[in-house]
Amino acid sequence: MYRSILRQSPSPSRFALLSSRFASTSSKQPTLKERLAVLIPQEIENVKATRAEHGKKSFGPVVVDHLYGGMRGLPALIWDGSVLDADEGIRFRGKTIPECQKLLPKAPGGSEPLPEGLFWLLLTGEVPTPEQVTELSKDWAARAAIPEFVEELLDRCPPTLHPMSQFSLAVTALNHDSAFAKAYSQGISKKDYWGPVFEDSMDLIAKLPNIAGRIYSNVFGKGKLPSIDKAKDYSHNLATLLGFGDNEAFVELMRLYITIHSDHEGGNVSAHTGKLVGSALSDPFLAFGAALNGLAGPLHGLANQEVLVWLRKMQSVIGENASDEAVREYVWSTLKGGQVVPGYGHAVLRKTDPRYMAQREFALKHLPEDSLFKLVNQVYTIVPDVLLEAGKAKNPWPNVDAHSGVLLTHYGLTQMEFYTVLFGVSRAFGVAAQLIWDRALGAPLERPKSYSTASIQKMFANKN
Ligand code: CMX
Repeated sequence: MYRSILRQSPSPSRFALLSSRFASTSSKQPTLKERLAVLIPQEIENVKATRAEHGKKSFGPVVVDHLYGGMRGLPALIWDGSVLDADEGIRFRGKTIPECQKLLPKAPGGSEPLPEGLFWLLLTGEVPTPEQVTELSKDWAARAAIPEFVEELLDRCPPTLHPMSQFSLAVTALNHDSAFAKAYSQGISKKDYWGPVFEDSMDLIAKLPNIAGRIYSNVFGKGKLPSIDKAKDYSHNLATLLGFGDNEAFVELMRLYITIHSDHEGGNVSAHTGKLVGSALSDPFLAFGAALNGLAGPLHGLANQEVLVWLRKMQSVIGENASDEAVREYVWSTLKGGQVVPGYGHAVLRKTDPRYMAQREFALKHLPEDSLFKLVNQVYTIVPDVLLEAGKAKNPWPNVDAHSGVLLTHYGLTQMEFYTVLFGVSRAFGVAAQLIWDRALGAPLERPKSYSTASIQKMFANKN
């Protein structure tokens, strides 16, 4: 009896095909899940071959400074969606931001890539067709509703609770309906983990606009939320929920914004936290909720809020249209006050962040005369020299967060405390893609070794 059931049971990849909620019907083009089901067995073999050939090779020594120095540059993780080069910046599956802007499908009449296509690229390494991207938009729109209790949870938050705390709270609560948590409790086999993790990840991404929109509306008193339009793309729906859906330039900004903020290899705080928590087989909602808490720190995602706060404070102190000298003095006063200049420096990058450049180009095209953009430009010509002169920061150049706030402000999204939520919506794309691959490839529990200072002293006593 058992044998006959086994014989009738579909293989894992066939199971994935059958269980896909959105299996292709009329269109012959594979859905994202169908494509993944084909790629996963190939990648399992690829990883096996890589480990067989290179598994014992060394990256070089680990020195004590790595342990005290925040593990800068320490090779420690596999992250397939993107790799960051210190000079060149990010490549998503080998493609630069300008290449993605050129190659990924766009909305009719639009010129920025649709983040749906970027997610497909992050997951598969392939550029999807416009039809595949449209199917993904529809799929996400169909999954977008959030449970009533999560709506109530958000409605009960005091408006004084930071939007990022509300965001993390809501995402964590989505774990209530996790397909993976349920399948795990019912004894799912390891080889099938990726299926429900894929479903959870799709649900997670799909539900973020409704969560973000509700937080924005509650905290900033924007009134009743419109519903998701199933005929529109993800960014359009997000913009609509924030009250900017009629502004095509803002919608285009959202498409660019989500694309460039989606992923930045695996070692940054949010991405690594998501991967780490996922490695305990916590479901994607729990893993991404944790990632959001890391993103909410001022040295990471909150820097986009901090930049605007800093610029506004500068304007209040030295006035608008201030001279270069006055700006320079203000930058020095920030440093002398023992604070960082937000939006500048990076743990890996050593040149201007291409994500900054992409936003700068957007500004040059859409808002060249904006006065805050002019200040951002002025700051760009001054801060690097000051940081170089101060002599501490290894990278004096601007990062992604130095530019995003001015674009949002231009279109009327002036509430700075909300900016990191938009970074969070975007970052889900990269974290979710890796969570799916980690479960597909059987990534183990993360458990690096830690040492105490006393144990290090003992270990190296009398050794040169
Ligand atoms: N302003 C002032 N000092 C800075 C600085 C900045 N923008 N960037 C680096 N430094 C200082 C560091 O605080 C550090 O000082 P201490 O030795 O006193 O601790 C010193 O220069 C060396 O730091 P580093 O090796 O160049 O940089 P880290 O890898 O340690 O830190 C980062 C990287 C991003 C945290 C840091 O550059 C910074 O604080 N920048 C401002 C905040 C910011 O923009 N964060 C967003 C980064 C992008 C993102 O994740 O979203």
